[in-house]
Amino acid sequence: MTDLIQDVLNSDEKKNLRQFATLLRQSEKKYLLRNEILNTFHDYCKQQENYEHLYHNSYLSKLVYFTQEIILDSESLCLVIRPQIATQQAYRLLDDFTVESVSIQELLDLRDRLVNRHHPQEGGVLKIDFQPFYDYSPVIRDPKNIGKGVAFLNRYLSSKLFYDRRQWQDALFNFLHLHHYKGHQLLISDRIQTQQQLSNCVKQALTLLANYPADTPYENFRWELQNLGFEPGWGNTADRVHQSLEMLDQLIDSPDNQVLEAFLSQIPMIFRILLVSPHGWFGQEGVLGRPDTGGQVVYILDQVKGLEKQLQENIEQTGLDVLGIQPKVIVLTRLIPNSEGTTCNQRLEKIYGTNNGWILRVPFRDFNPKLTQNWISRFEIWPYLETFAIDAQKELLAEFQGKPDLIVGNYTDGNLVAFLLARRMNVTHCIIAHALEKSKYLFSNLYWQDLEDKYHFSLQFTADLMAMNAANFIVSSTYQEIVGTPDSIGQYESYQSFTMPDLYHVVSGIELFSPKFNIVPPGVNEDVYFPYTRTEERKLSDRQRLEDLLFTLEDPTQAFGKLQDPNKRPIFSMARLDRIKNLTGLAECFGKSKELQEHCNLILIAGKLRSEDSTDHEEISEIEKLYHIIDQYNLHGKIRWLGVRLPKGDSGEIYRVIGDRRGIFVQPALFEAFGLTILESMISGLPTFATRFGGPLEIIQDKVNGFYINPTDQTEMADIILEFIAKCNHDPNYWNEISQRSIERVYSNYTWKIHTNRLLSLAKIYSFWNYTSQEQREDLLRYIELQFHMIYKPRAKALLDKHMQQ
Ligand code: UDP
Ligand code: LCN
Repeated sequence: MTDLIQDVLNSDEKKNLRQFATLLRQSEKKYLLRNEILNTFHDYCKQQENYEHLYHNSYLSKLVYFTQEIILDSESLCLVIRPQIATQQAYRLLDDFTVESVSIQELLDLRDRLVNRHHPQEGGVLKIDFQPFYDYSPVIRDPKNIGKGVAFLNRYLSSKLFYDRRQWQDALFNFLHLHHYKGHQLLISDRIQTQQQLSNCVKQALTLLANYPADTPYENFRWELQNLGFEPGWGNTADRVHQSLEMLDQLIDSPDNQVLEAFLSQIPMIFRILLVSPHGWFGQEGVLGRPDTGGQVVYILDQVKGLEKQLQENIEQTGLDVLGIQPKVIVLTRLIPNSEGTTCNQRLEKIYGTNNGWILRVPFRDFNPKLTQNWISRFEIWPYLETFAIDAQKELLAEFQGKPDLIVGNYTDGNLVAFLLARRMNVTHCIIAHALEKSKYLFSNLYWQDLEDKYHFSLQFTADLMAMNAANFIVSSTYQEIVGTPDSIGQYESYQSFTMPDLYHVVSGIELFSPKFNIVPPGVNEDVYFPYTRTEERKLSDRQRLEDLLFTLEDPTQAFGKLQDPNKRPIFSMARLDRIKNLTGLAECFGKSKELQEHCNLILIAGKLRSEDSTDHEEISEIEKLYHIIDQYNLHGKIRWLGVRLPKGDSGEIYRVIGDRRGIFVQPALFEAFGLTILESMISGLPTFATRFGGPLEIIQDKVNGFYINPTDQTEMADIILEFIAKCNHDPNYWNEISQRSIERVYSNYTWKIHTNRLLSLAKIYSFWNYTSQEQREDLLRYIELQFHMIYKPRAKALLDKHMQQ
């Protein structure tokens, strides 16, 4: 990258750089982010004669394109450059155009200085550096392979099995020996004592199995196999057992990564799974749309069903039903005594559509009952998590009658509790971020002290760092969640290095090239959400009832607004009323566009209608803002706002009713980590317009099966929708084409079957990896525990003290 800076300096573009720097200084801002830099550069280029060249093809334009941040101080300009995904460099450009490279530590100091929080004389701040712990483990080289951790790990492990034969084959042998279920030994018994013996016995078993027809049930040759030292778990027919043992034979002789993956994936080692999701309202009815309660709950409930089904299949295929093994999946959440009409005060609730899937609710300890008896915002939950984990552990051991085989955390709080439980019980640990708060709020780390009262980011970011480093593997929904796009940084990437002024400097927060990252997108519940065209599966009475609710029903407790012309094309959106979801931005865009109002009605399903009914500060302010926009742009007669909590079945039918009327779905979030509503609307067949900031960028292919919108540019947003409507008016089939392609996109890429299959296979491979690399992880886990005790706990205690006074 210095080459690019030198190219600018060695050409006559040097003068342009000087002028551009002068222009930047005039903005009075000391800290400029990419958007502002690009806008200022555009303004500058427009004033130049050689605009076309300078803006599009010059060295300077390339340099500006790669620049993420510019920090100005009195004698220099610091450029933070991202020459490629997941890589950051910083350079200082002095007035005389000398270029110096800036180290991470210097950059963090500089940022602190900018907010007057740099105190070198006081010895600086604590530095958090996880890099040394990753020096032990293999890393991916090419950024495009980030997120394909397991494929990389398999290649790495099979080469180890090949080259460090003795040690690794012993490890594999010992690992196979480990598995048992409620006192039953699985796979290999004590009759086989060494790896060499295993190799011989495998060959004898293969000869034995050759005598049986392929479909012979396991029971018929169970005792003969046991004589050779093989216990249940290899297959339910002669053919399956033969295949498994042949793979093992191949791994012993000439290991191959695909065989290793297939072999480990079908080993029965997971029967009991714990999913952790403490915050919000975790229930099956009447909770969606409440503050903090949205896609994560939908995701987990669907995941439980998928996992149980997959585990059951695995148990049958590996012949373990002879032992009467039944899988169990538990979602651990908090019990909320004042449950506001939900089931969140019930200790145990069976999950619909499962045989043995449960929600287990454990209450927070009392502390101040005025708080702990009620819902607590996810931003305030931190003081209660450690004791919650301790109490939950006892209940889990009883419910599972042993420890789980896999723990999956969800969101920061669930990931932290998952870490505490996995550490205490020594279980494979996976985390799912859903949405990392850090990238949602601009400068959330630099100005954390100003935001602390409301958001407590010091606790949240510390917990994120601990959990993401402690996890054996990380499941992300998209590639961009990890490392962004060529021109925007990823959610995990934003943890690579950052300052929390006066608290700590993160010099290296996470290794993005680690094989622990795996992209496994969620699916959508196909029984609830399906194309509007499948009329035979739809109930006419539901359809009519929901049409009434959406467009005409007059009931001030549920709906606000009476449409002048209910037959106009509906623009539909549904989301929780938090600031980032930006439903108010969509209303404003609609309010500013007379043309949109002429062609369409705006239909919103959003939280509540009355701010008095809410205790969440963002929800309250969004409700007030929405009323204000409706008045300001006089949207009466053009908008319907429903403050309802739909039962599951209705929420599917709602999208289809919009489809019947050739409506569209708009997702205007300022940032959306993934966006399940986008999958729901697309599978229902609605042309979908979604924010270009976050996950939707990967779900939708622009203008092919949906459209990108920029929620910060309301005029452009309205134009994109209007252009679509104009095309539909011109060619009514255009709507159908986009609708059909949306449906296909979801069915071919986003199903729970693909997801759960992948997740279980990852869990098994990482369990093996965890087993073989355990000693190397101990120092990392100790370092994380230190952060928990020295940083997290004192801050959580201080927050608790505040809560005690309320
Ligand atoms: N949802 C709902 N009612 C509402 C708002 C949302 O049923 O009033 C559901 C929606 O159908 C989707 C989920 O909540 O299944 C929201 O998930 P998404 O990933 O879009 O956003 P999140 O709320 O998790 O940020
Ligand atoms: C949380 C979010 O904010 C959404 O973007 C996701 O779709 C949801 O969780 C499920 O992962």
